[in-house]
Amino acid sequence: MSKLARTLRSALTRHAAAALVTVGALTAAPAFAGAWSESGDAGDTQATAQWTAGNALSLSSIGGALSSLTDVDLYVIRVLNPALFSATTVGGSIMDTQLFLFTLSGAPVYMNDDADGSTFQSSLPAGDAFGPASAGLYLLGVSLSGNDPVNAVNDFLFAGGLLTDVRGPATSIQPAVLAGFTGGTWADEQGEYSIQLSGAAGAAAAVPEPATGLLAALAVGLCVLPSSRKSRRKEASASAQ
Ligand SMILES: [Ca+2]
Ligand SMILES: [Ca+2]
Ligand SMILES: [Ca+2]
Repeated sequence: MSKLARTLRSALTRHAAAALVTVGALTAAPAFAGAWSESGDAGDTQATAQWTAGNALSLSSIGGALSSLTDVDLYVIRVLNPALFSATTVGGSIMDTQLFLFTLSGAPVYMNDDADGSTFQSSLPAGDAFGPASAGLYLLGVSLSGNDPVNAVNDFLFAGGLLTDVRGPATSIQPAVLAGFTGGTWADEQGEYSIQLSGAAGAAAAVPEPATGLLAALAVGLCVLPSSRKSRRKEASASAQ
């Protein structure tokens, strides 16, 4: 993560807290639309998945990196609107990605390897028959193509199919819950990804009532602006030295 990104996140965290004091009892959590950046390395198990935070109204994207051939990143997200939920790395990476959605406990929901025959990047489309049926917390995962999720006895969690298929859960496996990844891939690459999202929000922030959410967003905005300017001045000053 860049120094500027760290500085801005630190400022956002500090001033989101200040905004809460300002808003007082009207709201319980910071609330602003935005992006989540992988902090360190997101884990590859239910217990070590990274909770996206601070985006109670909308989470528009998740940025991170697959820093080894076997790196898998799982994020806890909140599906706000199951009919509108989508996730894609198309246009957000040059790697041969796969995307997975699991329930919070690790049961498979749906996955995709290649969005279509013209790309190696992946899409979990909105309105798909395999898509999430209800709002709530889910695990969103990204790995290199071929590094597939399995259960405790190494059964594939998702049904087989074409690389371009949107695939639902495998049938007749027990237990149908994530225990690890195969660790194999034919994609000899590492690098950054950006997952664009719709119908989703940060997981760790409480979803506010619309009126209190607006108040919190306004308070955060009013507090963050001066700090952002200060951060930019610091950056400019540092780079001038
Ligand atoms: Ca990672
Ligand atoms: Ca990881
Ligand atoms: Ca792919």
